[in-house]
Amino acid sequence: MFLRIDHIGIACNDLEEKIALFSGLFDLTVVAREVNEEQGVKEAMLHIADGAGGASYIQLLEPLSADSPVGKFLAKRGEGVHHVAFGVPDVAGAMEQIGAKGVRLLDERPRHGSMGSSIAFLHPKDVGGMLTELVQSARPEQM
Ligand code: CMX
Ligand code: CO
Repeated sequence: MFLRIDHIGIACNDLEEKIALFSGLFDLTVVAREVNEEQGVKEAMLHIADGAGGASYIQLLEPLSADSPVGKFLAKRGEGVHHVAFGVPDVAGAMEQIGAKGVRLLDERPRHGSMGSSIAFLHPKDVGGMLTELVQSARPEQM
């Protein structure tokens, strides 16, 4: 079902500060910056590696407002790992397959994600406490 880990999402209070930290510590390069109003975030993607199933990234996320998902998370838990995103060949198909197992889908249909991808979230309470994102990359995936 999964091609790879596409990215790990990290909740940050200050995006620029954490870009400097992660790129400095691990020698990573920022390959995309975006504001995603629908998700309530300002974000940066730091490229880690290209694998057989596609590339993987660290996604740094700063909330646009306190009542957004990342804003609420920061208030409750502070900075740190917010979600894990798996690359899938077909996000709508994966939602259907996983939803049929009783996992609550947080999106009725795929939404716009980083770098032109299509994404959907699964409820953390149904995935062992891990907020899970499904990502269909804009580029054709290798299988
Ligand atoms: N990881 C694990 N558990 C989480 C969580 C997270 N990131 N966020 C919330 N939870 C837990 C909370 O701790 C809480 O548990 P308790 O009831 O035991 O305290 C429960 O889920 C409900 O959380 P809440 O604080 O009441 O928040 P909401 O229910 O309003 O929202 C969630 C939680 C997951 C439904 C919401 O954050 C969401 O819809 N997320 C998906 C969208 C998103 O995160 N977008 C930003 C990233 C965009 C991107 O990656 O591109
Ligand atoms: Co993400």
